[in-house]
Amino acid sequence: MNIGIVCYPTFGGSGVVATELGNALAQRGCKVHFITYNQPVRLNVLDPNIYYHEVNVHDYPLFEYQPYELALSSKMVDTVINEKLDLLHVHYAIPHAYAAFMARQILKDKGIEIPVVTTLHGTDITLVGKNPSYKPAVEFSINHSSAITTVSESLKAETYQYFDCGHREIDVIPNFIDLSLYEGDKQCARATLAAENQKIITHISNFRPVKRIEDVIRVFHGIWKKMPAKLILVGDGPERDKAIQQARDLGLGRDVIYLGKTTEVERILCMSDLFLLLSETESFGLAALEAMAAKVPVISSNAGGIPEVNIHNKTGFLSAVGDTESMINNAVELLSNTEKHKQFKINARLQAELFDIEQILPMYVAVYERVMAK
Ligand code: GMT
Repeated sequence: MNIGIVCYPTFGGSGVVATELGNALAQRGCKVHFITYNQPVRLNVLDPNIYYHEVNVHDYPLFEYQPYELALSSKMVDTVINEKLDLLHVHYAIPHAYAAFMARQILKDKGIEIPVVTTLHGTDITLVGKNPSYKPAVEFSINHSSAITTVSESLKAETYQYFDCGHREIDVIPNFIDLSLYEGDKQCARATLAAENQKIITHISNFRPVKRIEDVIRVFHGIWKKMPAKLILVGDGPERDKAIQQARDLGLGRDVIYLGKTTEVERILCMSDLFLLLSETESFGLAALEAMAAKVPVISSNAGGIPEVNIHNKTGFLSAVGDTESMINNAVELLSNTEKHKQFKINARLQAELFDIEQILPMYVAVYERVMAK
């Protein structure tokens, strides 16, 4: 198969899923062409079967907003023709599904039929997509994709709730994990991050308001008052400075470490005792799955698709969004009970194994085969 993948090349979950899906397909013999404005962070660009096509937006002073969708559609047309692609798989509806629709129309004019698979990831539906500024275009491009997939049952339900697309079948294909990354010697040198008696609590995200970073600091503060602990913050985004200031104001000092954007996620997780994901909305929670693959129990909110990943009282605990008291109590209880914590670590890993890439990849391949056969 010769597949074009369109995604955001950043640290966001949809870009990570798209890149790792492409890497995995290439390892299994497909030719995978990434069409993005930058090289995706997790792309193994030197690997066989991986190709990168950069979208260049031509800057012109007349425009207050440069027309990225036009450049993207044109690059898709160009790549489909020159590389003889069999299919386009776009991740995150805005604006990728819309640009793909246009590319498809242009190609049709040239006598080329190409199926488009759209994977919805979360905020493209639950937050940004349903905004009146975008909704008609998002609804239209979802309805005109050859196949639609969502990363959780919850996101599928929300797609039907917010958009008029009830006549369309949606395939739920959960996010996946490459378990081999979480095996073997990761040099879990806890001493580099914390004192021997300190519990290590981790939060990884893009620090957007939906992640409720204020709650992350508040919950950590509650734990820290009860036991020696350190909070490791990984990622970057608009709420970062506020979070660092909040930690200072609470007197947490050096017990909150900010590591920024890093590709050493597996090493950090392998030192962690607990992971926090307290989001307002979350279609799946890939970061929680990565933590669980590294045997780290999760304290989370019960937003969106998180309950499909983190199982209450088994792999961690879930509380209502914003209920920081309950989150603190659950965290303290788990960290104070060595036997329970040990069992939750085992449970977390077993749960993560259900999302093994080997199980999930064939689900995407089946969708590709289905749309190509039409
Ligand atoms: O908001 C983010 O965390 C980034 C966003 C994205 O699309 O880049 O993540 C969404 O997609 C991830 C991969 O499918 C999911 O695991 C996240 O739950 C989802 N985020 C939200 O729904 C807030």
